[in-house]
Amino acid sequence: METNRLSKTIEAALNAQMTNEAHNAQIYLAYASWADSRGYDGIANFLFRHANEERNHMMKFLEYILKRGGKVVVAPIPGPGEDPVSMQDCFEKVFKYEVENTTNIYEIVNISMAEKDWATWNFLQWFVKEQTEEETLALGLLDKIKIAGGAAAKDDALYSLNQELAKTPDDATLAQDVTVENP
Ligand code: OFO
Repeated sequence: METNRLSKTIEAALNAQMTNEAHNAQIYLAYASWADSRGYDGIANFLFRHANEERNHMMKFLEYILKRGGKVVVAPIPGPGEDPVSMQDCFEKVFKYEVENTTNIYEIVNISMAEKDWATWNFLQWFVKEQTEEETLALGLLDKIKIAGGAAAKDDALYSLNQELAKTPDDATLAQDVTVENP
């Protein structure tokens, strides 16, 4: 008896998205390390926490595939690419990757609609909302960097942003509080 409730196409798309989320986590990890090595510990901690959020997203996809009787394929994660060249470049890249991820999510929404797989469609609505929030967050940070002087932002302006981001709450656990039991 067939117990897999996902079509082959949806199963492949969800597995690919699992890897996309893991890829985004790698990008945030790399950028956080880059920011920390330049002394921006608040910005780094914000990016570390966000890396953790992306990993949680990866787990949401993995758990959903299993819940629907599908087969999880854990694939190699592509590298994060080059380090940013400035704080503006860092947040421009963050915004670009978030928009790309939104496009990827929309594509699976389209497939689920075409297949009338309403369970998957419903599951994806959480991600549609999440991506809107993440794009807004990234855009807001980019605006702040532009106001601070863009690529030529002075240290004191970046220092204020660094202090602000050290305190910005989000859904993820603080990097220093992460454990295996509480990712
Ligand atoms: Fe997974 O939320 Fe951003 O990309």
